[in-house]
Amino acid sequence: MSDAKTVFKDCDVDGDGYISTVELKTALTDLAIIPTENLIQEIMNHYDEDANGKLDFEEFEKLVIDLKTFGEADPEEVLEMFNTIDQDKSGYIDEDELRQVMTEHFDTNDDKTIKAMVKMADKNGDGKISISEFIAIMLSLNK
Ligand SMILES: [Ca+2]
Ligand SMILES: [Ca+2]
Ligand SMILES: [Ca+2]
Repeated sequence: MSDAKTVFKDCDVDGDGYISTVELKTALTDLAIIPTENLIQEIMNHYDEDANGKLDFEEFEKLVIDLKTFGEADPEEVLEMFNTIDQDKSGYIDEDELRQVMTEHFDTNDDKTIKAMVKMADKNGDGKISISEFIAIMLSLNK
């Protein structure tokens, strides 16, 4: 598999050092992902950390690494859900954000349950759920 730097170079058609949304569309097509407007929007919401409307190498690298962990999960569905839950746009789902979802959609705000859920999902032990950890939950729920 080619590394992120090679992919970045290939995708940065105009060579300005950034991946624009137009270049992103081509990149996703190359990765066999259908680049819907909504997906592009959700990707930018999640990965464009400095919100300048384009992806620099570091931001793009995260996307490429995450995309490899998607497996059978639908990137559009996953990102849309993740971004909805990640209300402060930190790129992670923390306990408070999870509590809010559980309260709204599952009618529980039991502290023990929420702590247990984070603990189960949180593989690297930083106390919050990253997108790849989130995908793992979704895939296990779909089984
Ligand atoms: Ca570019
Ligand atoms: Ca950016
Ligand atoms: Ca967050």
